[in-house]
Amino acid sequence: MYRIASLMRPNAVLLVALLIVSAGLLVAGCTTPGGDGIQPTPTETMATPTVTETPFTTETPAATATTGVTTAATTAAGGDNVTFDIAAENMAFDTDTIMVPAGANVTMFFDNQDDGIPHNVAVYTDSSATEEIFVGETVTGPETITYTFTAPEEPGTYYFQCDVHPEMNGEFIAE
Ligand SMILES: [Cu+2]
Repeated sequence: MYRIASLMRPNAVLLVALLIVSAGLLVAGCTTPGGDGIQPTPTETMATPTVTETPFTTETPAATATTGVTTAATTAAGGDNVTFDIAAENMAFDTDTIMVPAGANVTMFFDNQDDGIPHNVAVYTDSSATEEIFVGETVTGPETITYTFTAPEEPGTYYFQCDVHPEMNGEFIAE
């Protein structure tokens, strides 16, 4: 009997030790997360979907009326973008009046049809051509070029010409 008991004893001690350890682990496991107050804050940052609204303004410039007298400025949906065509042929512009909304973003398609002759379109405050509003690059025909500039904010009658041939000129009206 003694021998058996002596054999049982270490097992019993071990079992008790295991129970204590496991109990301690259980206690620790229960108390640690909530007990000390440090709760793992759920870092679920709600990604707010930024809806980038890009209003698709379809700018449909109507066909520019090439009447030969007045270049019709076509106003787009925004109201401040205009495009128009102007041509130089036989040492003359095909229009003597350009009308645009005041302060408009102007896109001017210039078609120099004179073979071997340089022309440009330049806009000045008046016919003295001293105070420039926009001076387009000179191109030698046949050549086309696109000018972009901003019309004067102040409505009024201004002036445009070909700098190479100032006799080619007309009124630039911002209204
Ligand atoms: Cu010219």
